[in-house]
Amino acid sequence: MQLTAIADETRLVIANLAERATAVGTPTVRLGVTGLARAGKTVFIAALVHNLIHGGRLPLFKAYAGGRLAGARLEPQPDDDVPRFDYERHVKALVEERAWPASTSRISELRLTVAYESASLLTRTIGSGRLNIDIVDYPGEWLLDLPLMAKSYAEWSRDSLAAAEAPARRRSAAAWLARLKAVDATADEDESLARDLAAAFTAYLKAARSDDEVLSTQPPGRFLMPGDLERSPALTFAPLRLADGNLGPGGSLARMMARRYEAYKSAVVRPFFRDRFARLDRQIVLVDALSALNAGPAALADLESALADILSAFRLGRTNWLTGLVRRRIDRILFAATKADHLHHGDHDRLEAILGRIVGHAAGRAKFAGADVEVLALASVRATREADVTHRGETLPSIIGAPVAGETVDGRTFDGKTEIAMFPGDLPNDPESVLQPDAAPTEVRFVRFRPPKLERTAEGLALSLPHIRLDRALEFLLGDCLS
Ligand SMILES: Nc1nc2c(ncn2[C@@H]2O[C@H](COP(=O)(O)OP(=O)(O)OP(=O)(O)O)[C@@H](O)[C@H]2O)c(=O)[nH]1
Ligand SMILES: [Mg+2]
Repeated sequence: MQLTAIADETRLVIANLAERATAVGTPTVRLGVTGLARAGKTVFIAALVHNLIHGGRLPLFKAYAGGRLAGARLEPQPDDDVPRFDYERHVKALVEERAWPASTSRISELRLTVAYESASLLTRTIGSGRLNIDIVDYPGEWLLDLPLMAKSYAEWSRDSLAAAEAPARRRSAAAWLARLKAVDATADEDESLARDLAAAFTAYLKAARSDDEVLSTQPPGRFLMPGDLERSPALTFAPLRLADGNLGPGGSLARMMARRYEAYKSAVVRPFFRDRFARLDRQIVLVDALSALNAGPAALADLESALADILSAFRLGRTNWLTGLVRRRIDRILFAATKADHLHHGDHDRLEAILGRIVGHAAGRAKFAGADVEVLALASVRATREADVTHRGETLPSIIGAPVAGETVDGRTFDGKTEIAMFPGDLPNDPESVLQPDAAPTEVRFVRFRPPKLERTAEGLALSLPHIRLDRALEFLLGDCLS
């Protein structure tokens, strides 16, 4: 452990030095974009880049609104071993097809280089500046693996079983737990049994997550979001019921599982944290709080606990080698509730307050000393407009949009072409009230809308994608780098 720690530290120092060296003249800021599945990562990055390249409306992004950004363009990314974020394809979907981009489920990266003029007279005389913004999109599920680094296979088995037996997960875990009953952990190792058990365990983790009631998220993160490792032996292991943590004699099933668990940690988890996560300077964590609100208090409680696990990756001041690595850089973290265009603007602050409450609870267990933290409600791509609709003499603040094909509202199924106006409902004023275990699901109606039709200029050029508060997010994440 000690030796690897030193080796990791050295590698990171070298990586940082190399980055600084190549960055002479062009400073680089690495922005991590994460969140659980479907939180809105791909849409956020596509919208951010599109707005900067195509001149979007970003009044709160000061460098840009002040006319100091001379241009933004895509450049080759620095890391050859990470897939490129497929910007062109995602934008084509959003702008031309008016369809949401496909799910991505792995890490990707994009370099955006901006030319700007400094706001201060002193630096301006030196000439205009350039900044590389390296955007890294990675599944939030992968952050759930950090606690595994400190756990032995026996401890992880024990914790996973306890989690599976909790009332909220008992139903999704039933088949796996039943399968496990017949297994003797100390018997001879058996590849096909190991595969069976890994498959049953993975099925449980996936079921627990897609359950309507709870959006439960348990490690290992790659079992939920395998990236390139789908079906690889590194993922062919599962917890076993061990008597007093006993792995049995050499050649036992439990010892085989333990070996693979350790291999997963050293070959998958550690490199991710060392080579990707530890090099981030800024981080945005996207949260689909609206879906959880819609599903009710159990889902919110689970979101909160998943966030707490994710946040522990940002925890500072602990003296294990890994947080020693992680501590070095991230100095701004933004938590953003996505898809705020599903609400009338009168409710955006309430959504922010609810996310603030969830993060606050979670953060109680993870301190961010040394990093600035902000909470925001945003829509990377605004799919709706607002209007007041009068219904039986009452004026309702409503939203207008085209539900995606197949979406059903009040028994009517839509074809993707028709627009509707609907009153989405209101969030409660008191964020605490939605977190009470006995709270009813909020009365917010959640309809999936198609991306908007873009306005065109007189010359027929499509304007950039509309958004809500994307500029505030940009100002917090990058504003100081362009001052
Ligand atoms: N109305 C609206 N819907 C959004 C917005 N952002 C995301 N969505 C919806 O959320 C879905 C998921 O967004 P993605 O950006 O693909 O989410 P992701 O986090 O990249 O998801 P994975 O790649 O599956 O991990 C989209 O298909 C949209 O339906 C937004 O700003 N407004
Ligand atoms: Mg994605």
